[in-house]
Amino acid sequence: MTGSRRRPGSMLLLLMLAACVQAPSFMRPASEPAHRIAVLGWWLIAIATIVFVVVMVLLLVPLMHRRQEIAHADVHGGGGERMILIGGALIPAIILIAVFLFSLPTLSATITPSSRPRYTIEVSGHQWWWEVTYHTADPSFRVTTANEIHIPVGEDIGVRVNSRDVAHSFWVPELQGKIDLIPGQTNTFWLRADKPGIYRGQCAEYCGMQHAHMGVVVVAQSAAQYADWLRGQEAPVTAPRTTDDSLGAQAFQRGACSLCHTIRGTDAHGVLGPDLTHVGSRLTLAAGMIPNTRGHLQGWIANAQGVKPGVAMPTLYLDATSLQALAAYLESLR
Ligand code: HEC
Ligand SMILES: [Cu+2]
Repeated sequence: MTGSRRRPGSMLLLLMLAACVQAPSFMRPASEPAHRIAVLGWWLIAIATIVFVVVMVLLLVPLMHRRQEIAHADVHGGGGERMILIGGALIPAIILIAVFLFSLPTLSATITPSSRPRYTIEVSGHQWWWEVTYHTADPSFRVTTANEIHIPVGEDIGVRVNSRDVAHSFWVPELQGKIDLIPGQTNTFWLRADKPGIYRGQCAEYCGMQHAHMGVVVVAQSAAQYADWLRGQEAPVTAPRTTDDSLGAQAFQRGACSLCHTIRGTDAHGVLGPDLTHVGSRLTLAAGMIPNTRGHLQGWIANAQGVKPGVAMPTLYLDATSLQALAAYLESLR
């Protein structure tokens, strides 16, 4: 039974994830900066609606009442040119400048946190996944994970972002605005969640074939749960407990897997793909694309190219025993 190996806590997280499957939206803000962005968003929608209605009325009313006159109107006479200048250039310019000035306070309020963040995490963009690094009390030791960011609720968290390949954009609409991940440059911003929950995010800058499958989840939990999680991630892997697990561990080291993936505490030090030290504890695989279950994990290892075409992980031809053992081993890495 694979189910019995899952701790009830992670089952609950999976259920919460299922409940959150509805698309993330800026209209359901769960933090102070997201709330400001939502208010601004509604204002912009209202202004755009008014402009649209006014333009439509100005278009339709004369069309209905003065069909004849319009057909013969001379735009150069009767102030037509002035109308075009005022209605087509001046008024739009005034509205656009006003909207720009109106959104500046939101920009400055969302760009800097209200308090100096105690924690700062690092997020690097890869085609097509997110590398997430946590600093620990020991400055020489960092915890690296992928596609899942845990934060304590009600606290401003500093985030430093960069990219290892092309430009990406990190966007979790319910928590914050977008931030660009640019190769060779570090941008900083911050995250905050005022309600516990699982918030979905998405790469918001076209970055290649699987851009749409570059998702991320932010898990906002109580300070105690967060500390627990981080302690779990800091721990090195435990030695394989079952024969299946040790077969899997051998297959991982022997095969190409260890060239691209790191499992801290083993000889696998690859950095091309996500760190798999605690991959069994994650909610999803392949950047939010598939749930982290035994079946999906096997499907991914057997044919990553079939699941996410173009991905940097090759389809390696494995016999059924190695495949099952690999999946069992990776699932045991919690
Ligand atoms: C050439 C490099 C490469 C090799 C070899 C490779 N992988 Fe990967 N792997 C990747 C990359 C890159 C990703 C991230 C793909 C994505 O999500 O876009 C990945 C993702 C994964 C994931 C999902 C991790 C997560 O958190 O989403 C698992 C599990 C995995 N690989 C297992 C394996 C196993 C097992 C092997 C050996 C049979 C293997 N990989 C071989 C590059 C590689
Ligand atoms: Cu991207």
